[in-house]
Amino acid sequence: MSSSLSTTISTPTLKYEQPTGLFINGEFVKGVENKTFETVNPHDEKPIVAVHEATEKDVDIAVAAARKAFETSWKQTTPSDRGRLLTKLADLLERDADILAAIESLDNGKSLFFAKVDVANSAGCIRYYGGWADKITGQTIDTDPDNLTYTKHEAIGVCGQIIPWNFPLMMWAWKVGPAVAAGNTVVIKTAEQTPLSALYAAKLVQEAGFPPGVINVISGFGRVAGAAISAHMDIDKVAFTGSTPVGRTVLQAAAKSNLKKVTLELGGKSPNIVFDDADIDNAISWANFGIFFNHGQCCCAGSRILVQEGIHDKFVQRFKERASANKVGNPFDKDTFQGPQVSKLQFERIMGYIDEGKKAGAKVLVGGERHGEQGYYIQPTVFTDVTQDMKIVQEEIFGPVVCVQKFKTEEDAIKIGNSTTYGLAAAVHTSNVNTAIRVSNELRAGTVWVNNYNMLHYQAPFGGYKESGLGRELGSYALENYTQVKTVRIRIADALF
Ligand code: TXE
Repeated sequence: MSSSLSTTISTPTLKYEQPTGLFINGEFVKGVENKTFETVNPHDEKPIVAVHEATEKDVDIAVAAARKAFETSWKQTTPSDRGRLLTKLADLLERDADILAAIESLDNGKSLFFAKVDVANSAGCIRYYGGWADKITGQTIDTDPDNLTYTKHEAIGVCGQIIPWNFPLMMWAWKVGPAVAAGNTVVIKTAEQTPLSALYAAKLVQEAGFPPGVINVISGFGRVAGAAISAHMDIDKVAFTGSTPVGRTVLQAAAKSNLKKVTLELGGKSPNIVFDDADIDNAISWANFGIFFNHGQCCCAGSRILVQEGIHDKFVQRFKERASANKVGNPFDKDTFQGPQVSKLQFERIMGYIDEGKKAGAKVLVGGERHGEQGYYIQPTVFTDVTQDMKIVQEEIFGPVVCVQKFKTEEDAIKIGNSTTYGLAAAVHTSNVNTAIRVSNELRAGTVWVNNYNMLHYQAPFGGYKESGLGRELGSYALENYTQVKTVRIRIADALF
């Protein structure tokens, strides 16, 4: 079946009905300007389907719907009913997990195995925040006998949310879950490269029975719909995940418009530090997963591996074998570990960095070329013999490209680890608990993993130091981004003056 607002799509594993409209005020609609754009399958470089594009006028309509819901239906919904709706949504995400995973593999290129993990984590995240909805409380503060003082944690209002393409459904869940649990309404813009899973999830929002206007999902481009969200006078808060330069733009637009509250989750160049006393098999596995998971398209990717001199040569030799053995191929093939990069633009950016590294004199230990002839595939690439000033060491590549560097002492590891403008994540591999704790304390990063990598959990906060961002997502900390504190002081004694 095909209409202008939905199309039947066949994936290698199943057929399903894909909504293609903008989801505004509880319904799928066309954009005011009736524009569409195509989303492309990164495996074969062919268009999958055209979706409706939101322009500024659609953002205005979605914000008006979100405002109305915030002031009426959603305000009157009890916290436990908000929790129940989120739990129902989590159930539906789980019910349709196979469809959602197939959409992610098709639209983003991630392997079906990891797409299933993403869907499970997305449902888990929504369920987790459903649990929080009726547990958001303030304090009573004993100031003196003449006053009753208490605080309320109130919803902020209409939240604009702008998400990237690397974890399309999970980023949707990270943003929608805490916002809605705390009583806000949202207008969320997906990345232009990967609009499909969030539109499918919007259909589940409808089925779960959320009042119209509470969750609005729009597809569109950053410079148009994204910019309209950042500068909107009736959006109270904006949450952004994406590149550091665009994060700055969002912050500027918020400052120039209505000083909406801003949280930013930006890039990284995270160090993965391996000490001489580490379990080398374990460290190699996590170093491999740290960079090549999701094809290197993780803001927290362990893109700089720092290895202590005593095991450096052995590590490099074994890491070469491990990286070369990663299976690159069609995301729908069994055993595929690494699929294509998300888009032609990202493919070209990454190949540009690889060329840059070669020209700067770094040694290619593994990979360094395109994989195959069709699709945005890149060989897992490992550089050695790098220097600190090289672009491939300083800048986020966001692809399957890693630099291995040698260090001597713990102090060196900390110094090199902290020597970029980013501070999102880091890891320490050692069998000495004192080293683990000392080094974790010194690393300027929002998350430090010890003897593992990339193991995020929706119950634990995530976010960046330095230019990696502002604020924390996930866990109870995320609720702080979506509530504001009101102090009420009631005089319970006679008049003072
Ligand atoms: O990001 P953009 P791109 C990094 C990574 C990658 C680079 C570029 O290094 O190579 O960014 O990726 C919306 N106003 N990360 O170009 O442009 C856009 O539509 C408002 C790290 O895809 O930042 C999309 O929804 N919004 C990262 C979102 O911003 C704008 C994840 C991200 O796009 C906008 C992705 C504007 N002017 C990329 N311009 C992470 N932290 O996980 C774009 N957007």
